[in-house]
Amino acid sequence: MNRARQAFRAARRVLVITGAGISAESGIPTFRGEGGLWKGFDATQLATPQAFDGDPELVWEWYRWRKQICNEASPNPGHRAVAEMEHREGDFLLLTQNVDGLHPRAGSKKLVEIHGCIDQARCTRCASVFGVPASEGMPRCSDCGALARPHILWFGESYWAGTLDRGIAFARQADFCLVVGTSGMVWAPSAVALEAKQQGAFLVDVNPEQSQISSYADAWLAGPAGAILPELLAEVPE
Ligand code: BV8
Ligand code: ZN
Repeated sequence: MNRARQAFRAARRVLVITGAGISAESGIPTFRGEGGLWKGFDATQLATPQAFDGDPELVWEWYRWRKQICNEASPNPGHRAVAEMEHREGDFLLLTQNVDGLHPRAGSKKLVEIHGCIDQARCTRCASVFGVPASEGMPRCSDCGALARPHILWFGESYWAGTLDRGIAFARQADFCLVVGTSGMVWAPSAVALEAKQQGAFLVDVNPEQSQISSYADAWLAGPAGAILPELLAEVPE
């Protein structure tokens, strides 16, 4: 922890990458945890264009159910610590894989939600993006009336311009990269962390379990984000 804390305090350009684990303490079960988050469905089966084309009603029902869980959850000390890092650091970027909206609610501003946001819908025809309406059923586009889909990046879809590429560009200049609560199951966000490491950044992995990142990290802080991150930020008496 001390080596990580010193490296963080010396850092000038900090990249933070988060996954579902940082929201676990907010009561949002992770993709891999037993939590039954997906009503028994396998996320990689439902979070796909094929699933939506096949049964848009089921996919909307699933996302509305998750949206309710996310909207009722609150940011935890881990989210707040990441927002605090942004205030302290000159150059800072948060790349989150999470669609739960808890980072912006905790105060993070310099963030890219690379997989989208559960509160937004996108028109399947004119691609306009708008808030998911409270009314039940499948939302239609407020501009052209066509069916809307969740504004979420699904498995098998390519990253939107200005998301992953923005993270990779920042990773090339970062001197500290903090990865929190990700198994590394989806390869692209992990590739950004490894890019930072290859370019000389000090890489820290915060996860109660070993992840695919831990073995590359300069420090693996084994524990829950809600406890570890505030400790990483704590002032160390000289
Ligand atoms: C892409 C939104 C190429 C959905 C998500 C082309 C065609 C077809 C497939 C592919 C393809 N190219 C690549 C693929 C493969 C695919 C992929 O990676 N599949 C996996 C299953 C192998 N990738 C894609 O399709 C991606 N597209 O790569 O296109 C490309 C690249 C560049 C430029 C152009 C094109 C798109 C993937 C996006 C999928 N959408 N989310 C929704 O939410 O409904 S991914 C989703 O799953 C999450 O967002 C997240 O990314 C991932 C889950 O991973 P984690 O967040 O890590 O969560 P997980 O549960 O796995 O782990 C939690 C961790 O937390 C654990 O380690 C646990 O120990 C830890 N933890 C628990 N408690 C705590 C904790 N940590 C800290 N504190 C705690 N308290
Ligand atoms: Zn439209």
